[in-house]
Amino acid sequence: MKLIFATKNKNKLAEVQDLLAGTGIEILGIEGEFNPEENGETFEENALIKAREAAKIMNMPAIADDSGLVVGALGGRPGVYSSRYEQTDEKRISKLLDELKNTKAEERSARFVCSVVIVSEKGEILFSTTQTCEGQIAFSPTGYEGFGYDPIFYLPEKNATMAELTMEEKNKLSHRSKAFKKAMEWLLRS
Ligand code: ITT
Repeated sequence: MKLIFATKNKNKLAEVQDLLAGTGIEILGIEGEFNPEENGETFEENALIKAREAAKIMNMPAIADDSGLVVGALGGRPGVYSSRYEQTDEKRISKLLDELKNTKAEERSARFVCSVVIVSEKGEILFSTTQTCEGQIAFSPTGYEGFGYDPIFYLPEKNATMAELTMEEKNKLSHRSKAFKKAMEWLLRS
């Protein structure tokens, strides 16, 4: 079973390939020009835009995720704008910490959200799910694993940030792993 994974984010591809290893489901990275306009209002809409664009280019069924960080004290921002919030991971993290500099520990709750959509080669929606991972925004970055906002996403039950977890540990609890596991169950059933 082969699917195109509609992403330019190599970290996402690595996480998902690790997650699906041994299942018989093969996720291929997208080749060549891939610049979908992510102008949806929800994670699900953006995942669908990416999946449809990839299916069209490659003429194959495609899977896409759209994900981001939803911060309670910021009314849900950066949300669907998580990757456009700033230019680099470093700048995104320092801007977010700056926005929260007067926010107390008990008001720093946040969640990672991930929508996964699978489309046929014609772009019809076959499967869709949205999953979350709850945590808090730390006061400073810690850890070097993962990507994006992982160094400031603190998981109380692990007493660690997401960037202090190995990929295997992250894949047991992350928003993306939960969503891809649901997709995998669906793929294996159909
Ligand atoms: P594609 O659109 O090509 O898949 P992207 O990185 O732009 O790659 P998104 O549009 O889904 O992906 O944006 C998600 C952003 O949210 C991402 O760039 C990170 O900044 C953040 N993010 C998502 N999942 C994350 C995770 O597991 N850990 C840390 N940050 C994450």
